[in-house]
Amino acid sequence: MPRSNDEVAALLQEYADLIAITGGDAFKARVYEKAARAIGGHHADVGTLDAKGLQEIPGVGRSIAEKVTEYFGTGSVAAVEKLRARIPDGVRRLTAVPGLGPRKAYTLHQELGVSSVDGLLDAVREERVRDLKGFGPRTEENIRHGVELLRSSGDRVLISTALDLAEDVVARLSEIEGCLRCAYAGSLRRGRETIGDVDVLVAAEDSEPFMRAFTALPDVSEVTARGPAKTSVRTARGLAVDLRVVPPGSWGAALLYFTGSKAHNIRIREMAVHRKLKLSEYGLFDAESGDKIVSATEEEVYARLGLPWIPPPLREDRGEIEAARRGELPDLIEESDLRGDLHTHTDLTDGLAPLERMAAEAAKLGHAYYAITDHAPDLSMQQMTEERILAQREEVRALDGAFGRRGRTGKGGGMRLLHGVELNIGPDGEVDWPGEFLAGFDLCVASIHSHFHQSREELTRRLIRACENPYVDIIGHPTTRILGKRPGIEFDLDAVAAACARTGTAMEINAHPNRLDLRDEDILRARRHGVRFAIDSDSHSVPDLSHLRFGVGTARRGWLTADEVINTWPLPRLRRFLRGKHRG
Ligand code: DGT
Ligand code: CA
Ligand code: CA
Ligand code: ZN
Repeated sequence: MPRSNDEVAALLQEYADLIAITGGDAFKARVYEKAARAIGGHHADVGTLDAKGLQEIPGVGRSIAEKVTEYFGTGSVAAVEKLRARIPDGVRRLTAVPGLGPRKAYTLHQELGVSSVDGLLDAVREERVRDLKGFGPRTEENIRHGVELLRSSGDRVLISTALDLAEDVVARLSEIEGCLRCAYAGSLRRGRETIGDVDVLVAAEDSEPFMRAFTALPDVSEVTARGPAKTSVRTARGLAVDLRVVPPGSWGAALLYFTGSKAHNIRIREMAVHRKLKLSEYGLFDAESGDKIVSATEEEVYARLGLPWIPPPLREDRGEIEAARRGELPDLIEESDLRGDLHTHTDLTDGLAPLERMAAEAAKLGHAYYAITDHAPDLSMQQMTEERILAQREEVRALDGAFGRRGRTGKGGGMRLLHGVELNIGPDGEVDWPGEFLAGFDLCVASIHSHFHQSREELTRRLIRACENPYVDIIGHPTTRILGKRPGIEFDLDAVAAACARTGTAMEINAHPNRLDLRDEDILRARRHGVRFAIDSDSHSVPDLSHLRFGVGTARRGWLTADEVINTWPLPRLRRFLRGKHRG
């Protein structure tokens, strides 16, 4: 758990890899690998142990204990350095390619001079790999595939992917007897848009049953560290999960520590020091006596530091500690505050489900209102026409109020349907249809779908012109970024936010997990201008409807309260906002 344990574990693992790559004793390599895992999962800081203490760790013999002592004494280990000198670090990284073992990595290095994943890909493209002894075209193809896999899983994953896995792990561990608390912490609990690894925490007296169940989960493809305090695994989808089991009296301190962020933790620890306390992943202690102070909940720990409980999405050292001290933490929006969804599609354009199905499913989520906003004609592959969208309006009006809590009891009782459109903001800020036609919609979203590479000035002017259009109510996915695929467009966010506030145009927080656009830090900036926001699913299918939670998570990271989000408002207030701009 302590950092020095991780360092030593990494060093021993590297040594094991280097032994294997250089064709050394396979048994010896395995011994070092086991020791690396044991130390990575050891509960006490190995930096504080003497040779005898080290040898009490399972799998650590005299020779390994000596290397650990050498490391802490001199900062390096001679035996490791000797092998490092023979093998470039990139060669070791080749073994991370699925299907490529240490022997093959060594051959690639010796025969072809390959010393990086990029170099390997070049050799594959030039078909130089297939001619090596023991390789062949089939192996070459497997390596190409392995590199692709490595590239796609080596990165951070979307929050939706991580959450699926984490909820499953938490549910399974919660069922184990002796589980007093179980939760995910880390960046996932803070609601970041992408997740490096999942951190799961359990409070229990005995950790063993949890570690055993954890390593036996069906998703687990590799156990990378195993010990009584911490166990780490990699899942088939490439995402790593850490499990820590802590005593019940440390739950609050541990949850706080492993929720992070690191920057928040550093500030909190400073405050503890001022109060003669010591806060670590092991708990809260009296700095002088070393006595452990029971910290069963996060609330208790914050209270000891003179602070109210701080919601995880705010824990980024972006002013939350100062706000907490002043008693001015925002009353953050919650998913249950949303009353509707204002940007959705049907199979009339690029959605997958018909209007009736989308509305029926949306009503099951408890929405009071729901807007259908299919694409306007300038996105030409969607083949929209005035006739087709007017025909859709008839259908919308006919189904209005037909779904929802009170069932198909006719108008008034059920979810209200709004008929809208998603306009395209053209290169000069113009939109698809003239004002007289737009006046017939209940609301208009307008978004950029092309010409992403204009200059910053052009893009800023383009967005401001769209805001100034009296019929545009919401700027959809304002930066157009797609996580991991397309960077956002560059414009002056302050100028556009000011224009939105001035013209009564909302800025969207697009909740699709691969967009999350606006981002948290954009929201923090934009809200200073007094802008209103809309959290929309931009659904193209039924499962997309539930993505709103990710938009709410991002809004919380942007410090938003419910009142700043127009789709938390009752319908009459929402209609006044929409009318206020142009339909009055
Ligand atoms: P990630 O996994 O990259 O999405 O981000 P996190 O925040 O989940 O980071 P991770 O998994 O490395 O560590 C989980 C938490 O543990 C982190 O948010 C704060 C705490 N933590 C980790 N390393 C340190 C450290 O060196 N100092 C302090 N104060 N806290 C740390
Ligand atoms: Ca993490
Ligand atoms: Ca972690
Ligand atoms: Zn859309």
